[in-house]
Amino acid sequence: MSDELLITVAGVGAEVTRSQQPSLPLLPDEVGEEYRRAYEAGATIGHMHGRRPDGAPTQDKETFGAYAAAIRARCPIVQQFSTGGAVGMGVEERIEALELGPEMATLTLGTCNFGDDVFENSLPTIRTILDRIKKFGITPELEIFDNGMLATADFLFSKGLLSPPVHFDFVLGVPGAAAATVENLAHFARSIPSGCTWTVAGIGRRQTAMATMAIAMGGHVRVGFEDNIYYRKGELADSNARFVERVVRIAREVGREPAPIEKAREMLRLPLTA
Ligand code: KMH
Ligand code: ZN
Repeated sequence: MSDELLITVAGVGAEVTRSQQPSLPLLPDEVGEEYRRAYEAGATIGHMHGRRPDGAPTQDKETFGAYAAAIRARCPIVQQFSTGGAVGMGVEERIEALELGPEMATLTLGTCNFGDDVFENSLPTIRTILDRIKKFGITPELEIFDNGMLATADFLFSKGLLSPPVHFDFVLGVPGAAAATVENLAHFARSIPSGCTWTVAGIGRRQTAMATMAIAMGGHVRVGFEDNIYYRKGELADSNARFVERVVRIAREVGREPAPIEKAREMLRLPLTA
C-alpha cells in the first residue's frame, strides 16, 4: 500500500444540473478554475465530462478540447476523459474526444440500471471503447458499478485484452447498481488482482463515509458534483474543492498525505513529465 492518496475530482458530470447545484461549472474557464482549485486542495486526477453552455451533456471534441486547454493552462492535474458520457448516448458519441489524447479515460465494464435509465456497456461497446483507448495510447481507469463488472475485468485479463496492474474505480451507490456499503467495498477491493490500485466514488450522502473507508483501507478517493452535491445534509457544497479539502483533512488524521502530482503519475503508471 502506498501511503500517498490519489484524489480524483469529478467536478462536472453529465446528469447534475445547475438548478440542483448553482456552483456547477459549465464554461471552459469555469471548469478550468474549478479544477485548479481542486488541484491546489490536493486532487491529482480530473475526471471530465462535457457540457454545452446551456448545461446539456456533450462528449464532443470541441468542448473537451476547450476544457482540456483551460485546465492545462492553470494546473497539471491528470486529465481523465469520461467515455461513459450521459445515459442514452451512442458509443461513437461517447468516445469522439479520445482522439485529443488525454492521459486517462474511463472504461465501464458492464451494463447497469442508473435510476430510471440504463447505462449501456455491452461487451461489443466495451471492446469498441477499449480499442479506441489503445489506439490513442491512453491509460484506462476501469469503472466498476456492480459485481458482474468484476467478472468482465477477469475476462479481459484472461484474454490478454488488458493486463494488470491497472487502476480501478468502484462507483458505489448508483440507484440500481451496487450499494455504498462496507461489505461491497471490501468485496470489490479484494476481488482485483494484486498490484492494482483502486479508488472509490461514493454516490450521494455516502460519499464521505465511503471516502473515509477507502482511506483506512489503503485505497483512493473520488469526490465532486458528479457524485454528490451536498457538503452535508441540507447544505449544498459551494465548490468541488470543498470536498477535496475535507478528504485531505480525514486522510491526514490517519497518516496519509495527498500524492504530489509526479508521485500520482508514478502510482497510476503514467509517463513522468520532463
Ligand atoms: N454519466 C454516467 C451515466 C464515466 O464517466 O465513465 C456514466 C459515467 C461513467 O459517468
Ligand atoms: Zn463520469
